[in-house]
Amino acid sequence: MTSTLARRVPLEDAWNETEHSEVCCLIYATQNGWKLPILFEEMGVPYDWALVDFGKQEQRSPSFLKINPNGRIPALLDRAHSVTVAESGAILEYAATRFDSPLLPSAKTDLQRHLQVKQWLYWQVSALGPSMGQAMYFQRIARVRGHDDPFAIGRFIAEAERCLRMLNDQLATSGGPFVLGKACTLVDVACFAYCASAYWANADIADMPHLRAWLDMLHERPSFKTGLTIPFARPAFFGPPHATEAQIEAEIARNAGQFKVITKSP
Ligand SMILES: N[C@@H](CCC(=O)N[C@@H](CS)C(=O)NCC(=O)O)C(=O)O
Repeated sequence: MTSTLARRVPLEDAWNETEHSEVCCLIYATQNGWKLPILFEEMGVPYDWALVDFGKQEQRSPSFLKINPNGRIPALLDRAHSVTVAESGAILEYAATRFDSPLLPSAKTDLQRHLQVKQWLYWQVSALGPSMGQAMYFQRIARVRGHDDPFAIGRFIAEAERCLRMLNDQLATSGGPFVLGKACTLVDVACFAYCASAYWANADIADMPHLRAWLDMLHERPSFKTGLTIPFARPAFFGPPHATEAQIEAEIARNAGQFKVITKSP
């Protein structure tokens, strides 16, 4: 599905004003990167985006480190206000507030719901994201490069599955179809790509029917579907039937070479 809201700009031109949008997303095709296109597609707000190329280590370039000293995507530039923000949770909160989106209900009109969105959002960036990320790292990067660590793999898969089950139970309680009930919120935007990557993390969600129904629904939702293609699609993360065996094999080889392995002997 092609986006009518997204427009690519070169990274070096990310600060240049355009008629298309006042903001520019600095992203790569990962679970955290996709949150921004999904957000803007869901809000229906035009956005520029620039690729931070991991192959060239652009996330560690001096100009990017000025925006995010942590050397990680995503980041957002707001040209109209001359501000930058990194950390996906902070970006989602900022953009939803700036564009007055119901994805973050107002604290003035519904304080409990506002706080619930933030609670689950902070949980995504501090618990679901890191456990899924480490499960994927130890299996898809370290192991492929000859560093097999069954204890670490088992620990992070177990923690990822615990988090995924929390979401499954929350969906059962909320009655769905979204994590917090009838309306889509930032929580769905933040959690989707990580949960959709259960295959890549080898997390078993077979007995999590509410989570699987929510994933199927969002895979078909035009905004989420389109968001997952920007900067580019990596269907192998989501496994069959989203990807063929050949796509999965190619991604296994490509992905492992993409990250620097930074370790220190204890
Ligand atoms: N807590 C951060 C995590 C960001 C993050 O881990 N980004 C990864 C991609 S998903 C990254 O930029 N990795 C580049 C690297 O490790 O060099 C957030 O929520 O934005």
